[in-house]
Amino acid sequence: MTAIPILYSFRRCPYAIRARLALRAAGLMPGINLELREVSLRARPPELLQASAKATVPVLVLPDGQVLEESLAIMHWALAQADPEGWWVGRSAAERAEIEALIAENDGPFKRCLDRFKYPDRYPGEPVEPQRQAGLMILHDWSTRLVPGGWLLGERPSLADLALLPFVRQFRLADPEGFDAASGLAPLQVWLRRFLDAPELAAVLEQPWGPRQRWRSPRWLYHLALAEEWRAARQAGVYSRSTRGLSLAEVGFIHASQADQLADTWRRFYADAAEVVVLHIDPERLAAAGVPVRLEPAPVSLSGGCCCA
Ligand SMILES: N[C@@H](CCC(=O)N[C@@H](CS)C(=O)NCC(=O)O)C(=O)O
Repeated sequence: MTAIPILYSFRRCPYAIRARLALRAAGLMPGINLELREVSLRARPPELLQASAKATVPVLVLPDGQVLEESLAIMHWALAQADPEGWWVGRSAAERAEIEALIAENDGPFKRCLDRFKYPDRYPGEPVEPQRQAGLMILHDWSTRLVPGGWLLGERPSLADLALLPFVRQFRLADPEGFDAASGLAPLQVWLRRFLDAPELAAVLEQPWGPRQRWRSPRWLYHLALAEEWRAARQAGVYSRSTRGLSLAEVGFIHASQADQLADTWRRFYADAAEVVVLHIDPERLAAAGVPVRLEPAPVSLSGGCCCA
């Protein structure tokens, strides 16, 4: 099989959205000429950490081993493959400078306001309203640029529009009514609405670009647990189930599945459960803790292909 680029992504992340928009525009397609790995930011797979120590998403690993760990680098790589709408290719030096300045303003001051406005709990002691106002001032500025062409650089979309829109979408999501009712922002509201209704955005938020299911690392083991039992275990500080309906004490080990066995395990043993959580187990940490792992073929009546005592 020919090697294809691997994209580590997170469906809702604005940086990952803009990367996916550019990759899609360039003709890449998950499952065809791109492998898309949807990750959890709380449990980043070892493959991502190995490729990029900072492990933010998106990250694109190219077949020659080159790693692009910034969304903008991924957009530029994609547009160098193909840029059918001229978002970057063919732009003059002056236009490129404008695009870069807009993106710098977005990724710097605007993102700073957005974070504090959208996630005030993460910034205790920083009042929200001044951040919202500062964000709105930047948006007003961008709004004036949208007249009369409808795009930041005039009459057709550029890299700047696609790089900024996912963040403006987030700003709106923090307070949709407030955003839609804000005065003096009409051109920007129209610009955003057109993006929100566009098939391009819908495409990268849905399969195959925006899978809701995580990619499962072949380097991890997985254990399915009834959510209520897992919650109780977290409270108690100890988990003592082996598999559904059986305790560790009864069985002597904890059943686990490898990535490619998980779906089958779920179908056979947990499909009728109200709420199930997938726990991932790092075999390297088990080894470090002296916990043995035994891989064995899955017997017909049991849930997994491996177990840890
Ligand atoms: N400068 C990076 C920023 C990417 C970024 O911050 N992504 C967020 C998700 S939206 C992330 O991975 N956060 C996890 C972390 O910072 O640990 C880029 O443009 O790709």
